[in-house]
Amino acid sequence: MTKIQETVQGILAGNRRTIARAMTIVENNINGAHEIVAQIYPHTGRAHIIGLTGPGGAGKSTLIGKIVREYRRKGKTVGVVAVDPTSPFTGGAFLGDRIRMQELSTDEGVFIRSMASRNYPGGLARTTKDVVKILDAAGKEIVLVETVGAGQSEVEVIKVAQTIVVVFAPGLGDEIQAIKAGMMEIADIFVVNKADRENADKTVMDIQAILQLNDKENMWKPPIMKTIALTGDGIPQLVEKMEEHKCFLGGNVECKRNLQKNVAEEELAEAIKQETANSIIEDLRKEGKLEELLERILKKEIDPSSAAEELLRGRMRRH
Ligand SMILES: Nc1nc2c(ncn2[C@@H]2O[C@H](COP(=O)(O)OP(=O)(O)OP(=O)(O)O)[C@@H](O)[C@H]2O)c(=O)[nH]1
Ligand SMILES: [Mg+2]
Repeated sequence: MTKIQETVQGILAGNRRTIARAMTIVENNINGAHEIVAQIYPHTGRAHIIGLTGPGGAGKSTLIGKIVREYRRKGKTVGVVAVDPTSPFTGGAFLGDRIRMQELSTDEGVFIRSMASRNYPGGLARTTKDVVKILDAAGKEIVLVETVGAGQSEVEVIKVAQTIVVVFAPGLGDEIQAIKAGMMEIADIFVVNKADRENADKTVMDIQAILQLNDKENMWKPPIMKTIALTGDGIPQLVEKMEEHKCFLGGNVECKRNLQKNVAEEELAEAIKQETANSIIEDLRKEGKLEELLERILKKEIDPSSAAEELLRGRMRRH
């Protein structure tokens, strides 16, 4: 096997070290870059590529951290590419706090790549595309690409994505600049992050006003989502919209139906949990056994999980 074949095999097998090495080769456009990309090409096209862009400090990296966790919760594998990050991904700033960062970087289902600011011999947009292809071929189901700013080159870079999310935050006032740079036209989803701040609704209305001016007979109407990346508020809804957009792109009615079914199933499961818990606690109270059980837990005679298990077993026997 040649070295290139070995590298390609490693990528397809999802080997982290090989993936990292291949990315370096592609970034520097050194010997073998072209062959690697050519050979993995037949194995690409499965990932949902999502671009996040917007003014510096809007909260893109923090948001990405939360989005990654939401996809992981759904059992999906994720790749992240940060292009020209102004705040380094390896620092504590990314993902809000260090613990979360560590949690993600030791997760085999997540691969994070930061592309340092420098000249890319093959062109920044091209290089980003190839790095994304490596993650796609490696089997990552979701690939998130972050770029900062609103210049023409950022627009080019973010076009590698199938779903483009433009992130704003109240008070940054960079919307106008973004519109000029053509960011508004390419947005599939708008996010007003930092919704914990006052003025968030004003930012939403500003975007709405611009969207109305720009209302082409588009089939997809870009929604405006409010999030608080720090706490994770609004993230499940945002991820739902991203998946909806993917269904829209595929033009698949069944896809959307399944998506709705998944949401309904999660809601049902949540409701069942709530109802069951309430009814069991209520029964215990009526039977006068609640106090006693709580006492035993407080005295550490039994732990809550074992107590719950015991209760459920007892209930099943009765039914
Ligand atoms: N109040 C508030 N602060 C937030 C929220 N999300 C992020 N931040 C803070 O905003 C700052 C910038 O967040 P980042 O995630 O680094 O923003 P970014 O858009 O990736 O920034 P660049 O990569 O430099 O363009 C950090 O101090 C975050 O903690 C939020 O929902 N509410
Ligand atoms: Mg960032």
